[in-house]
Amino acid sequence: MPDKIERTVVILKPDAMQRNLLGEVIGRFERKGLKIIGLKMIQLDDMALDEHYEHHKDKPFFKELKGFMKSVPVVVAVLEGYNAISAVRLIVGPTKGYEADAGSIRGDLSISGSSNIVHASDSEETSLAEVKRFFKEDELFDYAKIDYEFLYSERERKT
Ligand code: FUP
Repeated sequence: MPDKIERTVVILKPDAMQRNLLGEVIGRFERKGLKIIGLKMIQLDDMALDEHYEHHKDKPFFKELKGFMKSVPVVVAVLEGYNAISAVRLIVGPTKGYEADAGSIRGDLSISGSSNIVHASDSEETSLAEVKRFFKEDELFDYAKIDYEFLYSERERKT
C-alpha cells in the first residue's frame, strides 16, 4: 500500500465517557499530529450497531457488546493524517487491554477484553464505510492546519 494521507474513524466508547477520558484520548491523537476533520456526540442504536459489528453478530458477546455501546452517548471522530489508519491502530493497541503494550491507549487505560476505550477503523474499506455510517458530508471540514509545515516533510504534504 503506497504512503498517503488517509481518513480513519474513531469512537470514544461508553467507558471513555464514564471514566472522563475524552480529553486524554483525543489529546493523544492530537499530539500525534492527526487532524480532526469531524467530531460529534451521538447515541448509537441497534441499526447502527448491527451494521458496525456485523462481523461479530454470531459471537457470544454480541448482545452484551451492543448493550454496552448503547448505554450512554459516544463521541465519534474522523481523523486525517499520513497513513492514519495503521498509525491510529498502533496508538490504540490490540483489542484486549490486558494484552496491549504500555504506551498504547488500551495498554495504558484498559484492563478489559471488552471495555477497551476506543474503536478505530481497521482498513481503508472499513474506514470509508464508517465515515459514511456516522457522518454527513457537511459534518466533515476541510481547513488548513498550520502545523503541517512541521509535522510533515514537503514531499509528504504533497502525497
Ligand atoms: P478491535 O478492532 O480491536 O476494536 O476489535 P474487534 O473488531 O475484534 O472487536 C470489536 C469489539 O468487540 C471490541 F472492541 C470489544 C468486543 N469484543 C469482546 O467483547 N470480546 C471479544 O472476545 C472480542 C471483541
